[in-house]
Amino acid sequence: MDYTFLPGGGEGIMDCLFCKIARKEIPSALVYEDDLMVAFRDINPVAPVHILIVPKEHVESLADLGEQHRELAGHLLLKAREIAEREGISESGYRLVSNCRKDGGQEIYHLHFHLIGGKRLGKFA
Ligand code: DGP
Repeated sequence: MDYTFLPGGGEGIMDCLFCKIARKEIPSALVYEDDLMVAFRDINPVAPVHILIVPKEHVESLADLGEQHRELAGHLLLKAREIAEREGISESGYRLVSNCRKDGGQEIYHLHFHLIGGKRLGKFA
């Protein structure tokens, strides 16, 4: 199959880093997996808990979510809440953030939410 038609400089599901992590072609510290998503620890944590919530489907960013992703989007949010509870940061609180495209500071063009907590976080830039 020719993936070169895909947006993002021709990068598609075959060479996307987070697709490779989801397919276990690249190792990660996995904390949760089901049919729709994986969650693994960020390689460059900014807080004691820093987990990436990642759909298995290659959606590039929040801006690329469509009506067909309604169930997936709800699933990711509810699982983020569950994982936060399991990580013990639910009571004290946490942040769930998705960097979207260039101005949002997105580096990996595969939709993901950062679940960050375990310390008192500063305000936004
Ligand atoms: P963003 O800037 O929102 O696209 O976040 C990308 C995050 O992905 C960043 O916090 C670092 C993390 N990351 C990059 N490469 C890897 C990797 O190979 N493994 C893991 N676990 N995280 C990675």
